[in-house]
Amino acid sequence: MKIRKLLVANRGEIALRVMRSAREMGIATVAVFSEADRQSLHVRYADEAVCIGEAASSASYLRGEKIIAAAQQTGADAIHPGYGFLSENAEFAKAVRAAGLIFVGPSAEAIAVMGSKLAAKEAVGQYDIPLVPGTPGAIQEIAEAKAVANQIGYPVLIKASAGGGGKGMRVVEQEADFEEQMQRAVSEATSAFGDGAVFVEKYIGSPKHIEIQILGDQHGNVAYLFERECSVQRRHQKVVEEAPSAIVSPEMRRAMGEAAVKVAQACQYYGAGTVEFIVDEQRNFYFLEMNTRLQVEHPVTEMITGIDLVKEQIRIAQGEKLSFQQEDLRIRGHAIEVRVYAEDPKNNFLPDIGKLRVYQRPQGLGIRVDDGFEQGMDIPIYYDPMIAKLITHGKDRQEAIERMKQAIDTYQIVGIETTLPFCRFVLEHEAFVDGSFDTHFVAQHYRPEVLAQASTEDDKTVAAALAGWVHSQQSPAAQPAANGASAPQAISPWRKNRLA
Ligand code: MV4
Repeated sequence: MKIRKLLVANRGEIALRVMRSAREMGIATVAVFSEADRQSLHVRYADEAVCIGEAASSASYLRGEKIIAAAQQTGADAIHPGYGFLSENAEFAKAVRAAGLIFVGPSAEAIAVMGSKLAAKEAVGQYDIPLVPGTPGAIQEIAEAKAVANQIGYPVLIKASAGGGGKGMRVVEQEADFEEQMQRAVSEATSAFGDGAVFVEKYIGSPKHIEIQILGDQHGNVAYLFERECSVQRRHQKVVEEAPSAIVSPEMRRAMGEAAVKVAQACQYYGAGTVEFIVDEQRNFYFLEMNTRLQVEHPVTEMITGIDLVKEQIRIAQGEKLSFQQEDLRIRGHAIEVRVYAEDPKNNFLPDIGKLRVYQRPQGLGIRVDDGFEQGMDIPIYYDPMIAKLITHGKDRQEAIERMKQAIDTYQIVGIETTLPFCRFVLEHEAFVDGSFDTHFVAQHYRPEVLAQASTEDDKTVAAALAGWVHSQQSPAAQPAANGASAPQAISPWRKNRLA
C-alpha cells in the first residue's frame, strides 16, 4: 500500500532527514512537537504539525498514544519513529499497526527479540554466526557460571541481557572476584532495566566496534550495505564513524556481511537494521547485538553506496521489494561522520545550552551537514545534546579526513561550546590516521589540555570577530535577520577556527 502521508515521531535533525526523503517521494509530512520545539525547523518544514505535550520527552515524544492520535487526526497513514524515543519499542510498533497504520520499521517480534541480548543470541544460535564464547543463557547457578568462566579463561565479562550503554557490564579479572562482580551486575541491571538476567562472555580487551548495515524487504530478501567503523566513542557515545573500515579486507567484508544477513534472516527481519560486531586484535569478529532502527550514523553508508536508506525504509514498509540486489552494490570512496554535541570538551563534556549566536555550516564538494537548528535558535535542555552531524565524502580515506578537517575549520558556531575541537583532535591523531585505534582510543589518548592552548587563541579570534561584526551592524547584538539571513560573508571577519 502506498503511503500518502507520513507522521514523523521524532524531532531535530532526524525528523528533518526523514521528511526530506518523504517529500522527494511525493509523500506529505506531519511533524509532532513538544512545547519546547514549537519554533523548531522540523515543525516549519512539515506540511502539518501537531503539539503532543510539554517539553519533557516523557510527556511528549515518548507518548505513543498521543502520537497515534495525532496520526489519526491528520489522516496520516504511516509513522516513522526515527532513532531513540519509541524507535525500538515493540509495544509501540504493535500499537501503530493495531491502529491500522503502517509502522516504518521491522516487526514488533523482531524488535522484541533483538531488544534482549540473550534472546538475540539464542535466535541466531542455529545459524553459522560467530558468537563470543560464554554461557549459553542467563546465569542460574554461580557454580555453573564459574565453571564456564574457568573454561574460557579470565578475564571474563558479565553482561546484562537487557543492557545498553555499558550498564550492568562488569569485567572480572579472576575467579575470587566473580561472585561480587556478578551481584553488582545483577543489581545494576535490575535497577536500570527491571530485568536482572546476566550472562558471561570472554572479555575482548582491545576490540573494534564494526557494524553492518542491512536492508530486508517483506518478501524475504536481505542485503548488506557494508560496514561502519564506530570504535571512536566516549563512554558508549559514538564520536566519529566511517565507512568503510580501514582494517576490513574484501574477504572479511563479505564474511561479516553474510553473517549479518543470517542474523537478519534468523528473526525474519525487514526494514533497515544494523548488526553489531566486535572485532579482536586477530580480526576475529563476533556478533554482539542488532539495532532495529535507522542509526544516527547512517549517512556514511548512504555516501559510499549512493542508497537513500530512508527511501528504502519507506518502500519496504509499503510492501515493495528491495530496489537492488547484493551484486549491484559497490563501495564508492570513503565517508566520515563526526557528531557535533553541545558539550564542552575542555570541561569534562559538560552539556552546554544557550543561543546559537552565530551558526554557519561548512560548504563544498563532499560535505553534508544534517542538523536541526539555525542561527539565532536556542538549544533546549530537555533532549539529546547532539546538534548536528558533519559528514564528508572523498575518493579515499585520506581525502575524506582532509575534507573533514577543512569542514570543521570553517564550521562557525558561537554561543555554545561544541565537541568540534575534540573531533579535530581525533582526526589528527596518529592512531586514528593509521587505523590502529580501538574502543579505548578516547580514554587512552584524550586529555582536555590538548585543546586548552588552541581554544584560548580561538576565543580571542572569535571575540574580536564578533565585536567587529556587531559594530558594523550598528545593532546591540548579532541577531539574525527575521528571514533567517545570516551575517553577510563579505564583511564577516570569521576566520578559521582551526587549532594551532
Ligand atoms: C564487549 C566488550 C568486550 N568483550 N563484549 C559495550 C556495550 C555493549 N553494546 C557491548 N560492549 C562491549 N562488549 C565482550 N565480550 C567490550 C564492549 C565495549 C564496547 C563495545 C563497542 C563499542 C564501545 C565499547 C566500549 C566499551 C566496551
